[in-house]
Amino acid sequence: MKEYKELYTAVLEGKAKDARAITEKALAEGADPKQLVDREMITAMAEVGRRFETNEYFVPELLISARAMKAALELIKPLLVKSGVQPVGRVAIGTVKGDLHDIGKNLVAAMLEGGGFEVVDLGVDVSIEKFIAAVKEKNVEVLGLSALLTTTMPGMKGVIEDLKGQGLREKVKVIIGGAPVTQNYANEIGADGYADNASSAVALAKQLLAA
Ligand code: B12
Repeated sequence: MKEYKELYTAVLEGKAKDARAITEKALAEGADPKQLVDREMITAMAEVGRRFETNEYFVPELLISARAMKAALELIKPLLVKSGVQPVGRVAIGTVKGDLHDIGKNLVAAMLEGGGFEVVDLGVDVSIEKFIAAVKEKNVEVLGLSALLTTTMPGMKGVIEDLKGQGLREKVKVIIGGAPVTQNYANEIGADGYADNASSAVALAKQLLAA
């Protein structure tokens, strides 16, 4: 499998036009879209995070790298999403209150759609009330919560507690994820599952619905 290091570099340096053009060319050459995401783009964003931690990058660099990744993902998303298949289940997904990170959440949503789920995307900065309303009104079987900040993770616990408080906990499977989230945290707050990447999130949702 050919490598596309120039895609890694374009995302790392926040060059949206280049990232898009390289992705377009790679796809035309028959590159595997999932591999472009996993091997080039996600590793580039991890390096962006590392540079931010070591004060080589600041918020503007995070933003332009995120924009470059999004520009390339726009081309890939339709390839991850199959159409015309009978939905295997209904999922609502969102990033918790106070948190604006949505690249990972969008990737999980796209892969879930690709895996045959009907997906209700609640967006970012989603309040507990909005998550609960989705369970009540949209008849979802799986609720996906994403958090990228240690300060916003407690919002996940809040959603689960409110589901319990309103007698809705048995109605829905709660799955959680995001860079700081762990299986231990999922156990601690009583989530039904945790996955550390989009492919495992799809497998997890299917496994929970089959159980
Ligand atoms: C890009 C980025 C931003 C962008 C976000 C743009 C966007 N539209 O998303 C911007 C510039 C807005 C941003 C802002 C901030 N950020 Co920021 N950001 C990042 C960065 C570099 C990459 C995140 C990313 O997109 N990764 C790529 C995706 C594909 O990975 P992912 O999100 O982890 O998702 C995967 C899995 O986690 C999983 N997953 C994700 N969600 C879900 C959900 C479910 C249900 C499941 C099952 C799985 C799952 O599957 C995904 C696909 O594989 C990270 C560094 C890092 N290493 O994570 C910092 C990082 C998350 N940010 C950080 C910080 C501090 C901030 C700011 C506070 C900075 C500031 N001073 O203003 C603000 C907060 C803004 C806010 N209120 O949310 C810190 C958090 C530290 C902490 N411990 O809390 C990090 C870790 C950087 C660092 N190393 O310090 N950021």
